[in-house]
Amino acid sequence: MFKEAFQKEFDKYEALIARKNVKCEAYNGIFDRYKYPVLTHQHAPLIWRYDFSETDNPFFMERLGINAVFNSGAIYLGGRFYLVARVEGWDRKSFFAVAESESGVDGFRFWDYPVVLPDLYPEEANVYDMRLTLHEDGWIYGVFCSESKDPDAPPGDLSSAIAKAGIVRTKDLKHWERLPNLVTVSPQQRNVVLHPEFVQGQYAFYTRPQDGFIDTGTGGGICFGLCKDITNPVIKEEILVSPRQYHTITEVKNGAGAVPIKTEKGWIHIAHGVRNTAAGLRYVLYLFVTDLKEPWKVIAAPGGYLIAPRGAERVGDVSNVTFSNGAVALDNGEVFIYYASSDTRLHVATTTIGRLLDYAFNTPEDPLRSADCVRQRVALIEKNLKMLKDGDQVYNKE
Ligand code: M1P
Repeated sequence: MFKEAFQKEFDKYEALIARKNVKCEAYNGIFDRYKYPVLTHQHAPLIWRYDFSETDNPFFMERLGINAVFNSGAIYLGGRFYLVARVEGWDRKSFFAVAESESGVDGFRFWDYPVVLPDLYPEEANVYDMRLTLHEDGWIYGVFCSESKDPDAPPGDLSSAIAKAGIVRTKDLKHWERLPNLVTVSPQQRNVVLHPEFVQGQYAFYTRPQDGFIDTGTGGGICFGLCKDITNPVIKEEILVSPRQYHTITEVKNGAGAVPIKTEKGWIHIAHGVRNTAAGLRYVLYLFVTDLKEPWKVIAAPGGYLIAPRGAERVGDVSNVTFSNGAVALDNGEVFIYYASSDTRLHVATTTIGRLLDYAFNTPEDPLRSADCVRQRVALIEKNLKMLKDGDQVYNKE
């Protein structure tokens, strides 16, 4: 019984890791989706979950189960893709673990041990959503959410919490040095991303000021701030980069996602926007581009979402969510966007820098009103009908 169960689970696990991914048929010209998620709770190694001793575990039970594997930082090193995933146990606590693949779309296998973060803050109850920045100072930084119970919560309130930006750095994804949490004017921070280059000789962060743990309150959106010393990280001023706006995909909140990708035309940002619905919050991904020298200035802001939950992605522990905190851009222009669906599993979407820039600079901005959206669409229809009528070819003229 023990041996059979062990062998069966072992074979299932190896088959899962060996499974090849396939591009989905659905087309939008911007990116490709894939049939299978790249990481799920089933990708958690058996040695993390089962006690392999038949004496201690005669029923071959999962002793420390894994609930979900989702929001992952991403980096490409030495020809391989590495994800630092948010792994959530059955006990609701998250931790980080490195998964590695050759292709970037399948074959992700976790390393034996999860990331053991230096435990600097006794009040820290949970950690999640690490962004990995290969900084020009030579370090790989991980910026993540460090969550603790609100010490000022009234008796009986067991939900109020405080979110701060934790910072670690490494050279090999194995040995991690923890730095003090980021200090900003805002009482809480989540979705903080370190820019890969110095700006005005300082470390530059995208922040997301928020008054409460869930509600951003007076926080106007994704901001930008400079910090002189990353070993004593303090941001004294945050300026608005990508605001949240009424009746758009960012009405309730937004947040920086993947580390910005440098291109000849500007920095590509993949962020998330949140709006409310009768069925709860809906999280989608959107894209904008900032100036190369002044990366707080938005120079392209295509309207609407880039990636929204589709089909099975729409359902999970927190349904109707797509969230990204990692992407990889290769030297040949290929881009791998790692996005999680419904706080449950991780997917990949592939595209190219060329396509993303075309999307960024040639997709109309959100005109903010239905009447103007109709005008925008009518203009496109008129252009297309004219081309069809004139027999002007719709295909490439060459
Ligand atoms: O549950 C959806 C997401 O909620 C949070 O994002 P935000 O701070 O923008 O609301 C994060 O906790 C994220 O992990 C989660 O996926």
